[in-house]
Amino acid sequence: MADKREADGAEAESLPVRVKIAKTEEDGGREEDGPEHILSEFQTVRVLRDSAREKNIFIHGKLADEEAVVILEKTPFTEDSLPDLFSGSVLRLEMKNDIYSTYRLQAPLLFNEIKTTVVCPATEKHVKKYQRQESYLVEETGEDYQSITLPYLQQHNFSVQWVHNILEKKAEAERIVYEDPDPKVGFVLLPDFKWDQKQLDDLYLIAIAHCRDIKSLRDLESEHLPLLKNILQKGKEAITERYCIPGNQLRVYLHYQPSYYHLHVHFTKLGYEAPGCSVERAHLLSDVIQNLQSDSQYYRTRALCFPLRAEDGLLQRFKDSGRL
Ligand code: DD3
Repeated sequence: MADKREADGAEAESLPVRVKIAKTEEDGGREEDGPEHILSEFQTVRVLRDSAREKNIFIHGKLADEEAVVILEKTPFTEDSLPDLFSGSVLRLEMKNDIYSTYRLQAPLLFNEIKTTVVCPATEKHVKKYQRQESYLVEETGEDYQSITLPYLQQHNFSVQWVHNILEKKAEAERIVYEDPDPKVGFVLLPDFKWDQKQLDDLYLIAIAHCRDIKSLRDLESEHLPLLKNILQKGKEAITERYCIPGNQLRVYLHYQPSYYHLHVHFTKLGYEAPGCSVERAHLLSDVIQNLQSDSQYYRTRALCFPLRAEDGLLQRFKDSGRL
């Protein structure tokens, strides 16, 4: 990764914009296309959430008559960009007082990039997902899962098309960091969307199992131990090899409930408080492995706690069943 960043940085950041565009059109324009203007016609419906501290904003709007969610986020500084930033910027004085002065710094064009995620067409669920809302803790027994959660998932049949695209190399193929192609214990490891890969502090990768019949933690049994152990061991090794981060600086875990029902494992850097890494949602993979070693039916039978947001349809199901 350090190598990759150096290569990208040396090339892309010092080249004039025009050259960069010409270069990316050459390689088929797949992942990094030439300039697009799709947001020039974006019509804001409503700001769903914003955070001055996180420097992001989640917007519900319309793109050519389709519902869309756009996420804008300012990205962290990186040390290697400082020389270009200092040499190429213009300072405008805001105020000066004694030894203190503040400025507005106008950086070279390439430093003004904003990480942008577009979901289009977005479903009602996407819009709700990013609304600021209260969460409530639910305790789901094994029976609750069978009678409430599983029927809810089956009715809504949430799409994991994007996951299949990754496994079939129809999308993000060049982002894959490691793959074990085995159909039973294999997986694909790649950077999560949330990580812009410009700095290691907020490292975030996901391992997606090749096997398609495990929806979540609830489906895991001891027969899946070879798969889980393989993901833990080879996933850590691949990240150490690529990013020089030792295995004991990685937080390796599953979400319950997950945001998509195809088995996947999160790898984040220990010091980084990644969204969803706290106790009410994260299950350390090494704990999961040990629990399954003690009891093959552990995750089928235990009550599992997790937070649901006020607008989540599943929360209403728990209420309707008198479980809240
Ligand atoms: C998602 C959870 C899902 C909005 C957003 C993200 N990593 C992904 C598609 C491709 C990806 C991810 C759903 C969706 Cl912003 C709605 O995440 C993805 N590719 N987390 C990667 N690499």
